Amino acid sequence: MTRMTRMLTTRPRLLAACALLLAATQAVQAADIIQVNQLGFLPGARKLALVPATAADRFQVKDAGGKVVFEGPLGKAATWNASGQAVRVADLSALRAGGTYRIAVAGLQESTPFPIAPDAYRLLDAGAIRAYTHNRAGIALDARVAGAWARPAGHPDDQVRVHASAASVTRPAGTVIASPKGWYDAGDYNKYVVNSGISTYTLLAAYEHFPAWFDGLAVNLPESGNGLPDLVNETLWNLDWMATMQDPEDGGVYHKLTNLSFDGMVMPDKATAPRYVVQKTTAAALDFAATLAAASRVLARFDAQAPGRSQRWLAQAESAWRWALAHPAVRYRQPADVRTGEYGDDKLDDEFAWAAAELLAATGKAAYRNPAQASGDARKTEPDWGDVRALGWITLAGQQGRLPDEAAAARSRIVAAADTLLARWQASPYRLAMADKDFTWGSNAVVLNQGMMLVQAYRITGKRDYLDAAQSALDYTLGRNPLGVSYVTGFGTRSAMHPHHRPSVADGVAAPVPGWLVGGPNPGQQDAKDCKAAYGAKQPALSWLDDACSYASNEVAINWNAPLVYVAAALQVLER
Ligand code: G3I
Ligand code: 9MR
Repeated sequence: MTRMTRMLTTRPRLLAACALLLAATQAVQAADIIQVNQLGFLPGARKLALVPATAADRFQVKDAGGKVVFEGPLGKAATWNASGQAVRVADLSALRAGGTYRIAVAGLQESTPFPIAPDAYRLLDAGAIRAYTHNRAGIALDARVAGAWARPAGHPDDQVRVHASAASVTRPAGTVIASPKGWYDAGDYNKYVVNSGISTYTLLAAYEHFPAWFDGLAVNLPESGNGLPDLVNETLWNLDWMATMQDPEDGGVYHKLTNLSFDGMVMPDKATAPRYVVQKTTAAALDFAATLAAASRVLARFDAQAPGRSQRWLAQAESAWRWALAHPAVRYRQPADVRTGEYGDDKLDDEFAWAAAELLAATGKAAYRNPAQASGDARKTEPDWGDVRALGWITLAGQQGRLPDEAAAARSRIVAAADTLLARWQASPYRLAMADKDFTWGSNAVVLNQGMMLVQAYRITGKRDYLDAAQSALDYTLGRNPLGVSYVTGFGTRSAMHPHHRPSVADGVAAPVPGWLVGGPNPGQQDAKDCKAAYGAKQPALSWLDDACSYASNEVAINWNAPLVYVAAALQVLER
């Protein structure tokens, strides 16, 4: 008897099943609950919660014993366009004492409990890094490292074929090369240079900006204890792979290492389809150049433990840059027999600017000055895989000593972008910098990349509002959202349970692999045709489906977790 038929054999069970279904449906409606960051706050943080607009005008905060320790007025009711929900802000920032609390408002259920603690995001940050370990290609993970999610090795990638689209004189189609290690991109098992670039860079920036925090953050990796910080160990796993994606003959970089079609929903070791490197592209060459140049600079201090890498990476980065100059407009075009992710990006001026910025910071060479400064069409206030311009600003902003003019220009660009975000944050009933159009595939990472930009502006100016707005970004992803859910698997009282992530589906463990930020609400609903379950709502901030079918709203991805690692660390370090 299947689980479903067992459930349907008796009438009471049927009613129970209906109630469950109803509850599941309600779970994706705007929740009539008090919304708060389920992982809580550091003592000095701006602490905002959201309360559905009701007749009540005040809120209370109760400690673990139920004693009221704080109370205050609710803000004015306002409706957020992205959810259609009227809410009021509860500001409990003045409560600083450590403890576990709940928020209470007359007529509503009390909030889930949340802590105020000096290390509120330590485990989250470690967990968000360990998520990458779970997605490593070519390594078995034992229970000591992976707990219940231990698994055999998959995808050794020691014999990868050169696809016809990538053929060259020295490497004709079918040539076998080795391209091991690296992270699986997301819920799928393929490896894409464009997306690896922004992901790896963001983790390198996190290390560069907050080294003491990461030096002290134990993540529990296979390499832990080898003298390198765990974040660096994890990042090296992917850098070692990236470095193999360059054709040493001409400096060109393959766009991706992939199956011809997506694997089934199976464990890594059961996914054994042949793998190919596909087409050299300008975007891959430039993102590769930027990332390896950044790695060469940021990780130079570990040369004793990782001998020769820093110098080799820089040479590889410069050779990829030269290839890109000679091939400035080779866009990715999916070959007819390849059906996996594209990361196709037709707009390349931002990739040129980012690569030049990193090469300038790494070498100081005059040749990189002009391209690094090219302002181009700055469409976005925050970076994403297709628009990497702001990553170059972040690097140049830190080069005041060596490159004062470039640093000053980058700083003013960052502050201008952050001011746009800040104005939206201030005007938003949800205290979130998101515009309606930002609710796209991977919207949760848009939120956190905005948080990362706000943190940059705070590091530059010291103006408190930027940090408060960054806090709001983290709060949103951890429960202060209209669905009242923590979008990080394994973290929070009510978190995403069914990510589109092959190991989480196939491993037989009820709980998903922990530490992953899921993509989040996406009114595009591009997966509706592949999902039996229906989305509960169409509004931008409600369009989320906690079902493994939902690759457009509930997948995980290495580029989405990176700003989570960054922002959690930033708030731990800067929130004093
Ligand atoms: O840029 C336009 C924007 O101008 C427009 O307003 C908006 C309206 O929908 O669409 C925007 O484009 C979207 C783009 O993402 C923006 O990032 C596309 O509709 C959307 O289809 C596209 O989704 C990408 C998706 O692959 C499908 O190609 C995601 O960004 C990207 O993160 C995702 O990446 C996949 C890999 O291919 C395979 N591995 C898993 C990974 C995560 O899902
Ligand atoms: O599993 C795939 C996921 O990683 C991608 O982000 C997504 C979009 O490219 O595609 C998923 O694969 C689906 C495919 O596109 C359509 N058939 C169902 C697949 C999911 O099992």
